[in-house]
Amino acid sequence: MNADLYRSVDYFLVEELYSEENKIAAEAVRDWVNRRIIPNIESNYEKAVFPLEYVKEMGELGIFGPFIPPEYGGAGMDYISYGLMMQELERGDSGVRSMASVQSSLVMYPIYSYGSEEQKKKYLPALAKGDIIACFGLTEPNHGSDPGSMLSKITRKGKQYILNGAKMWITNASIADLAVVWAKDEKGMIRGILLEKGRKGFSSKETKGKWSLRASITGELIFDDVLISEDDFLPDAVGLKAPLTCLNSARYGIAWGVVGAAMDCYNAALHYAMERKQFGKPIAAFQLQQKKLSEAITEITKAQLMLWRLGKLRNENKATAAQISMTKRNNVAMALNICREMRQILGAMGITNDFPMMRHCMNLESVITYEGTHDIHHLITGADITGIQAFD
Ligand code: TGC
Ligand code: FAD
Repeated sequence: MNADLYRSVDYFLVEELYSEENKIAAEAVRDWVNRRIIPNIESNYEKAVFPLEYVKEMGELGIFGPFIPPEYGGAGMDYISYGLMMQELERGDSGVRSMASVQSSLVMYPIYSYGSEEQKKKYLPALAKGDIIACFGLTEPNHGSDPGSMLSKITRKGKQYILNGAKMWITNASIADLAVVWAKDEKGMIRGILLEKGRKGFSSKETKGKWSLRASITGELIFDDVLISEDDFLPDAVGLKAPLTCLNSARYGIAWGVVGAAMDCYNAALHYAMERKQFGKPIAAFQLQQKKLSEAITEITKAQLMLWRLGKLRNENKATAAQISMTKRNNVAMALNICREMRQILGAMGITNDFPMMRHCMNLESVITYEGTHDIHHLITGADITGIQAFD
């Protein structure tokens, strides 16, 4: 759909709550998405391509690690700016937002939080500029929802260590220059490791045949007797809590991002409904179609208000993991439902790539699975409100 037809959805004037900096950050990304993503996404999606030239452009816009302080190359922005940037990106495509989520929340965040000063200086400015691309390897072929049972292991060899294992479903895997990898040491303690591409025994393989997130690269990471040194460890990343804390940052960004996909579908359906005539009048005049549009804008508005509060809490360092989890779950399910309903408003036209609904729907099937499945997020809320863990 023509990017000029897009209007952001703001029924409750939430934009009035945003700071000037928030609005400038969102507008810059919106403009870039209109110019670079929207005109090319359907073709890139069909070809399953993520154009690498986007990475430097995204770096120039400050999309990577906007919450990282300027001394390490970040923009030093607040979490509402970060959320709005993710929302604008995901209006374009969830895969492009995924690339940015991983670089910012799953790589820059752990290096900033758990890395040595040397690691921060070496990697953060390069990641912020988009000079290098990175990935985050937690999930394994046999351990997805239960990362604590991972098998990747580090064994001591003199003054060095050997890493063996494999990671699966890793965003950016085969295009990454750097990987943040999680593995267990000989005491069974989870450790975070920084691995540059090209290390002997470290390889990756792209996963083909995805019907979802086609404009995002996904793959495996394979570690076959990879020699690592003490300097490769993130010194303060010890225990399962370390990677799970990174997930909070990424889940937060996703909670904002998916609202962009929902807005894009709502907007496209509203336009279509006003123009398409059946039985002598626009289909927007039929009560059943109005109900679908009314429900969509209501749910988007509720999500925006939830995000505003969550953003404020995150800025004050008071957002809990369970609050972020609830917002991720609610907003992804809401967005997926809206994409499906809005597609129906278009009838047969809704299944074509002249409109964004099918692509957003297919993408959101991944988003409802990664960063904790919808079910797992229900269990996180359940554990938080009852004090009883249902996982074990
Ligand atoms: P459990 O015993 O509950 O927790 C172990 C320790 O971690 C603490 N913790 C957290 N800390 C910070 N943030 C969180 N969200 C945390 N959740 C738990 C917890 O307090 C405990 O601390 P301590 O001090 O007692 O040691 O662990 P469990 O093994 O029972 O598992 C809990 C569970 C299921 C909630 C967790 O493992 C989980 O969230 N599973 C889902 C896995 C997941 O989300 N994987 C995501 C992989 S990355 C990805 O998908 C990237 S997609 C990127 C893209 O393309 O955008
Ligand atoms: P499983 O854990 O096998 O779950 C299968 C089903 O069982 C789900 O419905 C789940 O809800 C349910 N289930 C599991 N446990 C329970 C329980 N206790 N109670 C009730 N139901 C349960 N991972 C990374 O580390 N880095 C990445 O960059 C990354 N990118 C990804 C990109 C894409 C496109 C996708 C699809 C995934 C990505 N992932 C990544 C992996 C993702 O985080 C996992 O797919 C996700 O955590 C779920 O794990 P699983 O697929 O192994 O499903």
